[in-house]
Amino acid sequence: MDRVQEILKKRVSGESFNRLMAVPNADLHAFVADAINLANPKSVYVCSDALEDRNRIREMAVNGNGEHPLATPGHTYHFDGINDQGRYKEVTKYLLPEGMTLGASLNSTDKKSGLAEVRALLKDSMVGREMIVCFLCLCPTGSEFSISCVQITDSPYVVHSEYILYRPGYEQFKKVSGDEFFKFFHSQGELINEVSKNVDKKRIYIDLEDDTVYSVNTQYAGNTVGLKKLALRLAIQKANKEGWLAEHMFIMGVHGPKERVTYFNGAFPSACGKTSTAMLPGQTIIGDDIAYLRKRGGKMFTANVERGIFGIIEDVNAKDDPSIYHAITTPGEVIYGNVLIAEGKPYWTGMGSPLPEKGVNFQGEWFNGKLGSDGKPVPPSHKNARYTVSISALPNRDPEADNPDGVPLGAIIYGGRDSDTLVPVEQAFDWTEGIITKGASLESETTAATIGQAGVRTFNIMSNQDFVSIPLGRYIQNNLDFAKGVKNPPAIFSVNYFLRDENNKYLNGILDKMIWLLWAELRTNGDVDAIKTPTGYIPLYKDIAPLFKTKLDKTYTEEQYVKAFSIRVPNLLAKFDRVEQIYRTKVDDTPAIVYETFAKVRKRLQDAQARYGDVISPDTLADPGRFVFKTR
Ligand code: SPV
Ligand code: MN
Repeated sequence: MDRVQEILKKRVSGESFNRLMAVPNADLHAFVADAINLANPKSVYVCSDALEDRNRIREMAVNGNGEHPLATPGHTYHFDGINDQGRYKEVTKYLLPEGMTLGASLNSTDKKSGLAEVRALLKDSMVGREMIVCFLCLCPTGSEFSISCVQITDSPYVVHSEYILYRPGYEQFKKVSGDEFFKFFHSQGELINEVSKNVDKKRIYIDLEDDTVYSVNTQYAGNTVGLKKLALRLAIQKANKEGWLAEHMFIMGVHGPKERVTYFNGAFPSACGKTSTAMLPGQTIIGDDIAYLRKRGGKMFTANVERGIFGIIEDVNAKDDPSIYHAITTPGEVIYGNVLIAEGKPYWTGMGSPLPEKGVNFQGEWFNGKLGSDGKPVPPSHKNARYTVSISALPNRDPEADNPDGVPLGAIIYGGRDSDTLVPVEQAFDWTEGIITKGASLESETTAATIGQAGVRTFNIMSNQDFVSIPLGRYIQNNLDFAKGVKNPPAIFSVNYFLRDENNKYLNGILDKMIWLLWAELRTNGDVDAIKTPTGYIPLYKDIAPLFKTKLDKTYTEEQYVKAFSIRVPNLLAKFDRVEQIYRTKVDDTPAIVYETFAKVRKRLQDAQARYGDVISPDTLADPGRFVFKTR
């Protein structure tokens, strides 16, 4: 008997052993045996796809293993440690084998020493605890999009979350056991009051060569739920090899006239309105976070990697997010993370009803007026507090949500937090300009979803910066090339929900994003004309004012329109300067077309500036006969 089989036989018993052996995959067996040998758990439990397993894991979690029950049936809550409330970029690194480079903008470390470091931290990390081995699938099973995954963890909360967020994959694993698969090895490390004690020693190390991610001394789902952002990094590598795209994007059906549905992908950095866009009233959702894109028969298709949502809860209320609010406040499976708990009920900032005077949150006892060590009031819930819920609990789930073929992709939108530069919505002239001037030029003011100072303007390529695992130039080229052989590539738009006036007041309301989307849907289908600006096409007032009236019952004045849709030339020029500077200094392999396109756009902006001044009203550009262009 070889060493692997020997370990498994000795340390895995009964049904768990049989389940492992029913997957005739030597790689899998070796991975599990190595993890057992290293982490040294008390016992090993191997999950199948059966409901009993799911219930067992949930029971385990709720019994003091990371979750606690709430009054509403099916609802539980989870707290992460005080210093474990978001993705932690500094300690998330790619392990680079000799000869591999990713460029200056991606965080990496030498594979040999990185592996030694993380393995030392994982050593004996599960002593006295049960190791769970669980099989799941990215995207629907049995499809060209599917990727099989195995998660090893000592956290029932992680597996419980995965059961809500992903499709079960054990049966598929048995069938396709020769295929490549992704491996995730996580341990919470030493615990104190159910939270990871040594968070200063948290590490998330990604072995691209071996499709394996190691994560230790952390519990926050973005660092531990393997199939989420850890898998996205592996998927980008795989997609690069195989000619498809793995993106940080939602998928939604935008509902146009006469029951027409056009499917959109939307890329936004964390906490910039991605989920709330996918949840807009009257529209349907397929997924809110990660999408794979593939080509078939000269068309692009997109599929949801997930089947649940791990969404930001702040400001989710009955008025602004009725679908989510309903799903997370009615009986059913919901995990609340890092909210305030009082008398068995969850509370959070912006929930639309009064908060209790006291309760418990991830920092311990909380009371109204509590001050932190910095002298500032401690908020009841963390800014990155979240809910985990199945998409099937949503009334606005799109009927195609689990279609193994994905859905045909009509358009892509790129959005970020931008107080003073981009107009609310603008269509790029074509795929190439869209990828370069919208996606690859995306910037956003930082938020609480990752650790660090909030409010700083940051470059974030396609909103995927945190997850790209190939040199950035190559990643752009893959995006550009993806349109090859596609007859009518999707339209590409930028959106900006965060434009402010000179008094720092938002120019638009929360639901106005619906109008930008509905206009984009009309544009994608050639229903409306547009005004040509130096950077793309923007709406005519006459096309959006009626949408405001009929959809939101709002009067959108021409004055508001002119203010929001004026082209702010100096700000745009400064933006392209900033972005170009990043490519020139940090991205060695930037394709030449990126610089050529920046030069073209800059020239158009300068010509317009010479002719019309710094801030150009859309009416100036719409001067009849000159700038109104017919649809594509
Ligand atoms: C994000 O931050 O983009 C998320 C949540 O979707 S996390 O799981 O932390 O990545
Ligand atoms: Mn995300």
